[in-house]
Amino acid sequence: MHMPIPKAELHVHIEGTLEPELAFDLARRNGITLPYSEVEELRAAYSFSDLQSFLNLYYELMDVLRTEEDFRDLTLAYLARAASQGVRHAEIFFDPQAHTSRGVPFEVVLEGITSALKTSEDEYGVSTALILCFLRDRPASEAMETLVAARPHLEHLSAVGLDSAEVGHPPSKFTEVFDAAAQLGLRRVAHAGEEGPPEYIREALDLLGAERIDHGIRCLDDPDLVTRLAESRTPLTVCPFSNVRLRAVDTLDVHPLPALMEAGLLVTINSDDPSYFGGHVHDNFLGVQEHLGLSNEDLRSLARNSFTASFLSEERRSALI
Ligand code: ES4
Ligand code: ZN
Repeated sequence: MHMPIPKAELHVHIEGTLEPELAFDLARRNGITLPYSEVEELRAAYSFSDLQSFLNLYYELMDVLRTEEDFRDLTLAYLARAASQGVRHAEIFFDPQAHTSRGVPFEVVLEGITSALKTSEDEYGVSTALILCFLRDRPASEAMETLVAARPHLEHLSAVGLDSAEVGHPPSKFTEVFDAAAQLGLRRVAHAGEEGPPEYIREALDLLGAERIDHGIRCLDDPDLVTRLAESRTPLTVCPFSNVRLRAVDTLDVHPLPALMEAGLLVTINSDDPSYFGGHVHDNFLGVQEHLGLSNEDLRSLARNSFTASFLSEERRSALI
């Protein structure tokens, strides 16, 4: 690959960067037997019919993540790969409840991830921010307990987010915990309009105070909402490979990215769960270029948007753009 264009990645789940090879290594290290005999058999399971069918495997495979070292190794592997994809800044999601619910303490998860992140600028030239996501298919009370667990560690956290199974779990369920997060000085983002309706995007904006919408592609079903998002310059973190693999979109050739760009939206391109969806962020750039006929200027504009839409300080943003 020639030099990938410098970019920020704003929508990547650290648990979704777990490659099958590392999963088997960690399983061995932790004395766990995976229900797959080898890497190829596991890769063959990466065929999804919707978001839930993916989440089932995503949560199952996470069981190999047990120790601080596991989370550090996972994060270091992502950072090395991100650097090779032209990523200069990464805002990384993590799902504490997916770990605390199976007995891994919050601090083990956070310390493991942050011990890798603190080396990132020097080792990889990638600045980072960490976004704590609440699992929307679990009770709001559990999200609040997670925020309480995070309170002694706010210096490591930039924002809260909302992910996991969308339909049936509207943003309105999490109004109280997002208010509490704002009180603590955290910024707010939310997955909305991935499989769910435009109304969920409106709720994320109006009830959660979301500054960015993760996915958001279904805003196109609601022209007034598109106008609102464009006028407010609210970023959408779009994940093309993810949308195709989870069948929110039929094929890359008919992905709505061009329509989103033509509507004047502040669109960014991201990988979501790169080890599950067939590529990292630059692979997504190349994929949309090839399948949607985007020009080099379009790609430069998408890369510029990624810095504009980030939580970077003005100082580093202007150094990077
Ligand atoms: C996710 Cl693609 C996607 N959507 C919602 N929640 C998620 N967690 C990890 N990947
Ligand atoms: Zn996501």
